[in-house]
Amino acid sequence: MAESSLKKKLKEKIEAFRPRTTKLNKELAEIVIDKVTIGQAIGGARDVRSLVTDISYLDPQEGIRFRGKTIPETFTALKPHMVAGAEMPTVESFFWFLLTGEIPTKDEAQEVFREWKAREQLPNYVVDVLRAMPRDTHPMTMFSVGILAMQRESVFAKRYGEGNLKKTEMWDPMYEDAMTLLARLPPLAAYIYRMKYKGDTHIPTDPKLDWGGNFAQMIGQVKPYDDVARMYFILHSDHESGNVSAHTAHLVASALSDAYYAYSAGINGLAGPLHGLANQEVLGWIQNTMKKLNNAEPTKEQIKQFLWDTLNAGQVIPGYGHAVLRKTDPRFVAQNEFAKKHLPDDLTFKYVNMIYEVAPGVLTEHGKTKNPWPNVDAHSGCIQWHYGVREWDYYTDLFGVGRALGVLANLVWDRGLGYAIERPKSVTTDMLEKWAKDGGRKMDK
Ligand code: CMX
Repeated sequence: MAESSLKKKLKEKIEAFRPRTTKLNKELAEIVIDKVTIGQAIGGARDVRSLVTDISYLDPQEGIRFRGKTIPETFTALKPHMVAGAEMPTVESFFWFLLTGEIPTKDEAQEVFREWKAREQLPNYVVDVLRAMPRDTHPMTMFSVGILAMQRESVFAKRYGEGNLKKTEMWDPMYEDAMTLLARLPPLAAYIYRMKYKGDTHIPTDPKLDWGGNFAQMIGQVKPYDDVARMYFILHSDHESGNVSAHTAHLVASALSDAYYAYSAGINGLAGPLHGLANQEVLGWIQNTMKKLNNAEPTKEQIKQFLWDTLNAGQVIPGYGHAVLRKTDPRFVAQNEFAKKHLPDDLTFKYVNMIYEVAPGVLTEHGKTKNPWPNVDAHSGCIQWHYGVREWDYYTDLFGVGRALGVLANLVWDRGLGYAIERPKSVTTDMLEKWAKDGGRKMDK
């Protein structure tokens, strides 16, 4: 395949950027940027600044910025990249932006479209592997296995195995793997959906449709679900590097494992209920509540009671709280605006809004969480449910399709800038107790 404009652009960008990283890593490496407390060592490294990415940044008060742009700014900048009749930009244009930091021209975005189309064919052996699994296997397990099964095709692993791949060239085969994997994720996720929930009937890909629109039609959805898919994939793409899915993939790839190994591992992390699986939990929780109320519109008092019942049972309120955010997640807001426009009378949406009115107060009174506000997962299931994607154990697969955009862009840059194998240092509990007694660790020990 001839070198694409995206790859050429990326090469320029990586080569121009690399001296900055090299200087920081060689000449300025001793500059202290953080200290670590006992609470951070035991408590999941919260707020420890030890990862670097330029693709997105999460401000606790403001929420995510992709390449310096807020979500509304991103959507506005990519407005020229909407297909006819759509109100969301194409994922192709967004991926160009994520990878390069530049808004693509129409031709450039079109090239990404063509490149993904050329690579999208799901190999038959992946289908065989999926079909060999018991049908009640969780769709996230299927998704992870499907990705891992394709590892045999890794260009990175092959080139590395040839023994002459220079460190500065590693981003190139990582890019090749990232592009192939991205092209195949919508067909893979759609195959799982149709096999598990739609009587094993399948809809072929449409060569004319963009990544998001094609996914929508492959699972059997019609307009405006194509925009739901585009919005959903873009909103879930990246949330800087420290979240479990992105960090897992970064960690695995830091051992020079390829994109297939790394993203399959990232998906396994996304499948946890404190991370991506929360979107399935939210819908389950709302549906249970609706059932108890015989599908009537809830009062604030009723919602308050259900929230307290959940907390008193020792469970978390799914979709609320965040390790970094301290305000309502702008990804929640973006979905809320879409829902206000397209499904204002939907009962599940009314529950989502009522919970949003009541839960922050209840969680504040409960007094544990540092952030009583909703995260992305508090909203996403409700829109899926409205459009008939009601198999809520599938929702995290949708998250996983979108998350790949950010994770894989990061893996390409990780190799481009030669980031090291990740290997933080452990200490023992005895050491922590001793340092606590001493009033802190003496830095020479
Ligand atoms: N409901 C009840 N309790 C909560 C809570 C919630 N939504 N969020 C946090 N807490 C509790 C924690 O369990 C913790 O309790 P303990 O001290 O007993 O362990 C305490 O409040 C402090 O936690 P925190 O510092 O505010 O939050 P963390 O950084 O430890 O955890 C998160 C962040 C997201 C795991 C947590 O808020 C949570 O479990 N939320 C519900 C699950 C969820 O929505 N996850 C999706 C997050 C977004 C995503 O990754 O997809």
